[in-house]
Amino acid sequence: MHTLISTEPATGATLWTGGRGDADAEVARVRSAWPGWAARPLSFRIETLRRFGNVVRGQKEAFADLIARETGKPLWEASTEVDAVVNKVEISISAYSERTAHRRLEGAMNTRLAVRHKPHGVLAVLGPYNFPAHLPNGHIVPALIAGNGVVFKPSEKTPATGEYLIRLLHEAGVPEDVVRCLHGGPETGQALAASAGLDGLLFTGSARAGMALHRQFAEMPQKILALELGGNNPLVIWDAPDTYAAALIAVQSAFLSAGQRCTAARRLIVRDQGHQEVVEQICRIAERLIVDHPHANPAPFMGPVIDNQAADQLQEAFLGLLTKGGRPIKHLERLADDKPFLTPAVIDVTDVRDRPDAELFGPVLQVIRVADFDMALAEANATRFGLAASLIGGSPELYDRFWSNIRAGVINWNKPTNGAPSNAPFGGVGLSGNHRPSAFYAADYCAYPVTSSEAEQARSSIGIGLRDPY
Ligand code: UN1
Repeated sequence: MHTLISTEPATGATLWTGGRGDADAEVARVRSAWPGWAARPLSFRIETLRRFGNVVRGQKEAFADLIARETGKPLWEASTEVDAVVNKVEISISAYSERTAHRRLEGAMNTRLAVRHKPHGVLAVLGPYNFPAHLPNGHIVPALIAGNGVVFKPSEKTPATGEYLIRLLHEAGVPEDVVRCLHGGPETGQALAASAGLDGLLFTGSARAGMALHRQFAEMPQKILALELGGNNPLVIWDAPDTYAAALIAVQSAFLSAGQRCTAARRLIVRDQGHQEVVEQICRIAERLIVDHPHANPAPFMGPVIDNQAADQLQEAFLGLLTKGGRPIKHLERLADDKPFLTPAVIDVTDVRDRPDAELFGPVLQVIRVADFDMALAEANATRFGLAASLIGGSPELYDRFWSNIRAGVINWNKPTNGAPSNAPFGGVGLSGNHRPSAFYAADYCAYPVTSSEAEQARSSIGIGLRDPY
């Protein structure tokens, strides 16, 4: 009997069925296989991963189609996700090579100092459903280049995409036992995290799940835990000369991927005086966004959220804001009772009592009005998260103040909060996690540096304090 079912959010059709995997068994398989992979020259592993990039490129259409069906994101967006998978391969190769370039330093007494890198061994990767290929790929590829073996558990909401990704790695020549796909829900994730044969875990997902993993790993300080979690990201619009352009950036920040991005803007911070114009523009643009099936023609801006449960929770959270004093500017509407299609929503939460510092993972933009820029900075930082933040408008001096004072890992000027480039470090502070799963930082969690002091002949520094030299 199949215990896992993946349904297409847009249609409710069954896309994939399968059984839960056995975490310990998969870890054991990878444990026996990874030393062989690590013993291959780096150039061999790089060549294999490069081939993987080409295999993905060759199957772009089928892969994008599957991602669109399984996540509900528009086909054009799924297609950009496949491009991101391909790009990440080259980025990871050059980043790893640069980061771990054999360094020679001058040691004492003519000793040569060398810094070399070793893989950890078996790493688990837990992936999210919003970028079910790109984000786990960002952990898996650097881990494999470094010589680790990987057990990948995709989100139980996107098992088909996860399985496909791993199949393409095998097709490219990564041995079957070096990278495995493990299916299952949170219990399977917990079992994987607890598996004795694991050397570390790389996670992208919610802060709640990240905290649970952190608790689990508290007893295992010898294992690495890399977390890329959510955000409660601020977008500040301040003295923007072009209101329409500013509104477009706000719409893109808040509603792209139906707001299901860790980098989506959740809070719009505006100057109280004269804020109406930009907020009205945002609503006018949001009104015109096409919300539809991922394959619909004309192409939609956004599809449904991931499932009915997520849509119910978002509607509840929106109602919660209303009962606490939020003023709806554009309502969160459900287009069909039995499907998770939601319309983009804008709500003024300036007067909300005990505003929750939570990640509303959907198309809801909360407006906060403030009197001056100091208050804007204070509001922007009034969160335990710290992933992405943008300032739209202002001057170079104002952006300098913004950049210096904001606590976030990704800070932008006149750019949306989302769409962070993969060739730069990406990640957050505070509840947003401790990892930078992109560019050269990705290598940091996949390989550890070893300092090696080398001398041609045995040498010791014991010269003082020896009683009888003999
Ligand atoms: C986003 O901007 O919404 O490669 C996600 C990465 C980043 C992800 C960005 N480019 O990890």
